[in-house]
Amino acid sequence: MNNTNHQEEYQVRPRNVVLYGESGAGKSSLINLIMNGNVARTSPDAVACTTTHAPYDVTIGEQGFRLWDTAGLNEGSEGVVPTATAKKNLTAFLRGLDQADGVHLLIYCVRGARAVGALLTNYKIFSSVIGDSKVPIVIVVTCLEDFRPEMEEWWKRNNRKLSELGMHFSGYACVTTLKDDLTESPDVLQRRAQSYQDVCELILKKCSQTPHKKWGADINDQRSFFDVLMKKINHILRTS
Ligand SMILES: Nc1nc2c(ncn2[C@@H]2O[C@H](COP(=O)(O)OP(=O)(O)OP(=O)(O)O)[C@@H](O)[C@H]2O)c(=O)[nH]1
Ligand SMILES: [Mg+2]
Repeated sequence: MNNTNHQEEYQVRPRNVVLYGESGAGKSSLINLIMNGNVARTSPDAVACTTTHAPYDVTIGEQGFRLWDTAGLNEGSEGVVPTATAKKNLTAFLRGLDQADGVHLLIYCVRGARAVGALLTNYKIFSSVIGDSKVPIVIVVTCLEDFRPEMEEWWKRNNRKLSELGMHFSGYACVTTLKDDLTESPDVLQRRAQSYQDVCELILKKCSQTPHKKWGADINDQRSFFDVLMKKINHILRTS
């Protein structure tokens, strides 16, 4: 296949957008917001709702994206998806993407009410590896329907602290995904509509045009992303 064909193939194939974050952060709800429907199952339960990764194809601004819902990493040994299993599933999944189309964008999904310091563990697990590559990471903050004076204020109040803690993002969106059947408040409905716009714009603006497959490209021995990820996860587990 020549270069022109390669480029055409990339243009028609949806770009991979991987959502990650702790259980209950609102990953599946965010996918439902973007898909404008109830395609991904969500749950208010403390135990994990999404137990494995799943793809959702969507067109935004005439461009194709494949949103990947993933299982939360922090279920503990008692949950539906024990931590070790979730990690195994996740690494197998990333390894699969690594060998196929690669990853174009990572979305770190967090709840607005969560203390900023508590966001570090999951961030580290992913970004200590991904940070070596050029795949963009953005943050989407959920559950901000009551945040005053406006949702955006979350970022203004917290971005410095995130940065001080070593969490760096290429972009952000402050949202609510609260379903319209759960609220009649015009303000919340307006915030939800704004959230849809902001998240779509974020994906369009920040999603890489080309896939990132060579994770840690500046690592001399060119170890695979999978090997590096496993090493980092083990290190984080040992030191936390
Ligand atoms: N009020 C409010 N609730 C939300 C919002 N986003 C998610 N939720 C609720 O939070 C709960 C968890 O949301 P999910 O989308 O299932 O979270 P998840 O990250 O997919 O969780 P796992 O699949 O367990 O990893 C559900 O009850 C959602 O309805 C939001 O923006 N506002
Ligand atoms: Mg889910």
